[in-house]
Amino acid sequence: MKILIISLTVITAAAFSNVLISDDFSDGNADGWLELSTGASYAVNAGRYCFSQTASDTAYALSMISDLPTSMSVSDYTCRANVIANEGSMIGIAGRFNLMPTHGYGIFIEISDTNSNLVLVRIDGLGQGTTLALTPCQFVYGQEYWLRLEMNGHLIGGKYWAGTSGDEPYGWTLTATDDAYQDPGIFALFGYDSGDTATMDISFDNIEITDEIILDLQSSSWAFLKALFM
Ligand SMILES: [Ca+2]
Ligand SMILES: [Ca+2]
Repeated sequence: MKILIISLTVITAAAFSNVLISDDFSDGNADGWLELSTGASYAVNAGRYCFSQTASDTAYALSMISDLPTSMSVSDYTCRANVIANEGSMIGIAGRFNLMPTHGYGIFIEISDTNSNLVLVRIDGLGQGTTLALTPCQFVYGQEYWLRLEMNGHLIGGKYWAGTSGDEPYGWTLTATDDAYQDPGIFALFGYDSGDTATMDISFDNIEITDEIILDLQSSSWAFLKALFM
């Protein structure tokens, strides 16, 4: 009887989940995306959404989308993207994002030659943020990774994995609680590089945003416990 009840709960949860945004760029365009004019070039190549720029000091790009004309329809949602960086020092995704004034939440890979990090961040301004959680992560240029960012009330969670979308781990890589930004905002893809010659060459694919929230206090605490003991 207990098993039956659990199965019914799962089915019920699945039936009420809605795909809010989905884009695999297989139609060869990025219609519906709003690209921030930074000097970077945005293009869909071979079914991927590519951002590239070479500049003397700073290269960055950001493209935004929402299911309603100016914002997401709900505040609690989960966003997944496939990411590849060929060059650059940062690649990530953001949710509950606003451009004016700039704020929201993001998860990104902070790329370094020696040790790369996965960072869950509260975005507090253009180029300004507060690290909510951070962990070293494996990163190789040119390799595909997946990022997930989920916002459920004041719970913020991030996942990172390699392989296919089906290889997504059940547990969260990083979780945090934060009360600063509760408005739905929009979803964004972004990348960054700096240096004497800043070179960014990154791409995104298989974007999916749904309202199927699985982040709760229990999984959040579990991730915290695992982080302590594993
Ligand atoms: Ca398209
Ligand atoms: Ca694609």
